[in-house]
Amino acid sequence: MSEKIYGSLEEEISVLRKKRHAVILAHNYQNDEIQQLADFTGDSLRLCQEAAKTDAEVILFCGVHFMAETASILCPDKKVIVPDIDAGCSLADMVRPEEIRQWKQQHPQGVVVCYINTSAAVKAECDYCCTSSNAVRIVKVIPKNKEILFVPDFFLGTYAKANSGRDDMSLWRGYCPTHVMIQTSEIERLKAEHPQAEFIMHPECGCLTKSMHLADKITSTEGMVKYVRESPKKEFIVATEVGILYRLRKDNPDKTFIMASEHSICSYMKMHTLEKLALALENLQPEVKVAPDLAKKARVCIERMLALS
Ligand code: CIZ
Repeated sequence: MSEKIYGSLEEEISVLRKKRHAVILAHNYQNDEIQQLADFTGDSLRLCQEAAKTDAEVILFCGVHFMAETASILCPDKKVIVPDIDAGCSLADMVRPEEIRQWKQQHPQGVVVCYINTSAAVKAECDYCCTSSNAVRIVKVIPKNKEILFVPDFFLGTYAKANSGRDDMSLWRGYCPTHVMIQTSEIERLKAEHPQAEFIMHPECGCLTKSMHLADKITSTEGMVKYVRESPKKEFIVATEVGILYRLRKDNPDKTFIMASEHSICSYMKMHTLEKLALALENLQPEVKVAPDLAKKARVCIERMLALS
């Protein structure tokens, strides 16, 4: 029915966005049609920072649940809604707050660093937050006499450990199912076929230790966007979720991108559709709201990271 009134879903979303004073944020892994109409595209941290700067009253966050929670923590005065409340994150679900409390009891001197891919309840138990572009920097500032407990991504933790010179780091055994299936053998094959190409890699990749030496750059999605923009090279092999192609191609029409795996698709990220965006804006729900007490505790580790960035 709405399509009859508006002509298209894009038009409906555009009208509702104005009516609701909403800003639409799309993570770099979203479907192309969502990235196309978003006000901002980026990684989760950049999106929350952009949202905090706008005078929008409503944030429509097209990403996964922990990202919308981060927006609620950093933008407490705005209403945060999502197109599909079931868009979760397998990696974030691999650690629970009670497990962190138990781990801290076993390592009372430990400093807990959490990847941004964690729930607000987990962040509230942690000392520092990090993203995949600043994990090494964050780990390096922790005093040498303190043991580091890193959650939840084992591969990002391995990367931070290898590049910070910190041997006293204990790693949680979590992983991202979308990144864990990317294979070194495929990267080697693609590099042999495209000898001029640069290879850029996300540190969540399961083949990180075996492929690290092949990479020209290991970074977050936002780091990849920046690296490709600044590189004089014309061809890139990319190891992360396929949604990143939209941004890379849009920003660099003269460059070619080859995915290390065409099957690296996050089904949670792809749960959002234009129909669900329109419905969320119409009904101003489903809402993601982190309770003020929890948000206050969770904000501490995020603010420590921002102060170091
Ligand atoms: O922080 C993000 O957005 C994540 C989880 C990945 C990335 O590299 O953009």
